[in-house]
Amino acid sequence: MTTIRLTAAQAMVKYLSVQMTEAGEPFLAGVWAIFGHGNVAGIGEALHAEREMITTYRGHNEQTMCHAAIAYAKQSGRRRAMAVTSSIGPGATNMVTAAALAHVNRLPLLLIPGDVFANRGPDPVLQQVEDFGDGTISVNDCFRPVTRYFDRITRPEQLLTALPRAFRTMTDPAECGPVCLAFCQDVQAEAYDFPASFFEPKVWRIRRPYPDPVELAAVFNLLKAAAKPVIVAGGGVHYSGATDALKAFAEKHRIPVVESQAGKSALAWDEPMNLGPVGVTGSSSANVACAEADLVLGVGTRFQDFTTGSWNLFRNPERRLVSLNVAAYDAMKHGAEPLCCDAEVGLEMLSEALGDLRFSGPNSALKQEWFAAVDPLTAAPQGNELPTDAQVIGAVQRASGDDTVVMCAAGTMPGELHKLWKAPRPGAYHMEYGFSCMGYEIAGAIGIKMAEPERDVVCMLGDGSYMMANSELATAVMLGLKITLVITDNRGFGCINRLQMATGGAEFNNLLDHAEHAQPSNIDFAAHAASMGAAAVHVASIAELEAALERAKEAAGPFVVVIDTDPYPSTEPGGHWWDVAVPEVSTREEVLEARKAYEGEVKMRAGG
Ligand SMILES: Cc1ncc(C[n+]2csc(CCOP(=O)(O)OP(=O)(O)O)c2C)c(N)n1
Ligand SMILES: [Mg+2]
Repeated sequence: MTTIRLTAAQAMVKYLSVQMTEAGEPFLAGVWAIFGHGNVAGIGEALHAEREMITTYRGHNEQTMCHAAIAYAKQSGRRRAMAVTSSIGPGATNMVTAAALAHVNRLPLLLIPGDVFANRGPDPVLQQVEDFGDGTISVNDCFRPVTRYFDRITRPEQLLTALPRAFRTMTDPAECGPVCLAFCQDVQAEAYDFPASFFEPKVWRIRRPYPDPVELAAVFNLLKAAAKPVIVAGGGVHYSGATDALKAFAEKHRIPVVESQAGKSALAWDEPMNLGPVGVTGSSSANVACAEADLVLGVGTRFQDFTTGSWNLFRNPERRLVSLNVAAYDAMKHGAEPLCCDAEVGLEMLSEALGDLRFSGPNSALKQEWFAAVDPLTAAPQGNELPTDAQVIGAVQRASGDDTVVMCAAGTMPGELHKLWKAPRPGAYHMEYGFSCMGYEIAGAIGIKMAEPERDVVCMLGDGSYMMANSELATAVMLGLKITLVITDNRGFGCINRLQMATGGAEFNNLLDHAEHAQPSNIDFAAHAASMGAAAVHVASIAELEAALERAKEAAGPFVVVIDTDPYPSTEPGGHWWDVAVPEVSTREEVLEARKAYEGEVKMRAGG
């Protein structure tokens, strides 16, 4: 057997660089790295040696480097991914939140934190936590519940099994998620005679599981017996590349489609079959269609509580639930009739079985009513009151084209964008709403731009999300990435303030003016962004915003527009119930009233 003598870190990097997609590209588009003790000497040296084969990117925070990697994978439809390596201790734990984000969103991410010495020579090494009762514990054990595959590399030859398992997990459509290879720092530097065959290029084909014939027949029978079916399109439609199949299926059988946050843009907004966004952040058109439906066919959806209006949305007592999902876990949720398979294959086979069966199609009056209600909200304001987020969305929409990808994760904007953004094509809407993680936005925009350099990426984020994680803006400047940031500054956590009020709470600790302070907070976001090298401007009106967005088109690198917005209004129509538990006992009358309303909704869900 031909062998190559390499350190374990060198072997890992060499292996990473030759794992390929079916399209002939490396599966890993790069490695994000912040070095420290635990990865600089071993992995750092190895990445340098292979820098022609695989690019290393330096970020400013491990969590946000992961966000960039995750957004890259999401925008690539899970066909490609990135790795992130950190030092041991705080560098590693900084990635735990991001691991959870990738886990919730079922997105591939390769995490390679350094780990303590396997030989325990220098115990306790700098940054090592000490478990009094378990010598095998390190901080990296925090990754176990938030990864789909976890391994600790304590001997070089373990890579021979661990690395293929890592790629198997990231390219398995049903189990896809983050992987953690915690790499003991002494082992990284240890040499071993690896078989040369281990470093031959390998293609990772993403399989398309076919449906079980019995399941297919059961779903066929349910659909045949239905009168008013509706399709809930989730993120799995995008991950499967099933947007064309969905459009063909919906059109042929005349079944309306509604879209979750992850599913949005599966069909263009103006497709007749698309009744719009569903759930808590959904439209009246989609939500009414779901409430009336006697069969809900989920395609690639986790049926998360926002999507289902905390399970209050599909309330027709005759309603049957079908879940077409590549993961059996999702296909079996809430008593659904499962159709466990790939979305594209499943839709095509179901269509073939249904033959010419056609339903009555969408009630297009619902859609007209919806747009009649919300279109005026996105128009430029007449007076000089503080703009709303809806008006900001209107301005961004008017300045955008078919190539625009609008993205966001947390705050007021996700709900407003889900309702109001008119996505012209699949992939034009990138929302991280599985974890809805503040701080995903700027780094996420970087990942999207790296995945699709030819697209115009517009990142919409609130002042709160900007303050939580903005440092990768400097990375975007360094990498010359042309992304546009629209920061809506409403002086605090506007959406949570509204949620607090809606649950009867006093306005407290959300808006900056309602937080404990000796000085009122006054942050100059444009100056802050400019200090990192971005072109940045504060605008005083929607008209100025539109002019700035025109200028953004000419920018070479990141362009930041800051606009002050009103923290109180949000788009009401279509809003569906969300289960947020209200206190049973309180001295506040408003809380007691909110509790009464809450109990009513809970009763309704229970069919009472
Ligand atoms: C990491 C993280 N922490 C806390 C939250 C809870 N949360 C959701 S939105 C939000 C406030 C967002 O404020 P901002 O970005 O200014 O948006 P706004 O609602 O004001 O438009 C908070 C605290 C979260 N989603 N993510
Ligand atoms: Mg805010």
